Amino acid sequence: MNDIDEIMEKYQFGKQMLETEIDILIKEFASTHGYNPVEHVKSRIKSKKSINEKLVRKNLAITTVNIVNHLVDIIGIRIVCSFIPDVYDIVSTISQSKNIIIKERKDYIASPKKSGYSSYHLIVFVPIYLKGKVEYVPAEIQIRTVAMDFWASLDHKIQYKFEGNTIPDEVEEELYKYSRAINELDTRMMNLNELMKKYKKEF
Ligand code: 0O2
Repeated sequence: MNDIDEIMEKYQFGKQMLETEIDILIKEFASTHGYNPVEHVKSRIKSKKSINEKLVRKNLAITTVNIVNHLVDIIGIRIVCSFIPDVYDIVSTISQSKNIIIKERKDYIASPKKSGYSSYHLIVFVPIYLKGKVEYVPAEIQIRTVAMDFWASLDHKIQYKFEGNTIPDEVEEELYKYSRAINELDTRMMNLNELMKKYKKEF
């Protein structure tokens, strides 16, 4: 096995560890609160093509050392929730896990990106057990609402369509407007959900 295959195998183990831990945390949350805040979970290992493109974007040579030292999102896991408070509940649940070490938090919900992108990101380390030794591999966890996920997926498709070319201003402006509309919708849905809790109690 060459260097890169060995590294990718470690990321594969890390992804499995993280998937299992996240699955357990969500099930525990659901059984404690009688409510599952998660709509769906998706995970992936970054493709070799995307890894190379990201290194080039960061002005780094395509080497295994640079992959290990500079890329923290080879393992990616996305947790899509129903409402904004669910996102923070899941962040708090993950923060309490002894098997996930949080290195960095980026709250793009409180402070969306210039593009309009909203999501909560955690850069974490997960342990993998190899030949009697423990090693830690990095991963990126993105936690967002269904509405934020819808916007991000449309934005991603548009970026792919323009592939490295500048996205026209009018397209960017429209997208930004939609991100604000989605944020308003998320807030309204959250308020409606709070209202429903009051009615649930009365029945
Ligand atoms: P892919 O192919 O989705 O994995 P980094 O570039 O990761 O070293 P940065 O920019 O601080 O550092 O990371 P950030 O902002 O946390 O973004 C990392 C990931 O978030 C991206 O990974 C995207 O998945 C997602 N993301 C960030 N901004 C946007 C956006 O404007 N639109 C959409 N659709 N997704 C976004 P990659 O590797 O860029 O892409």
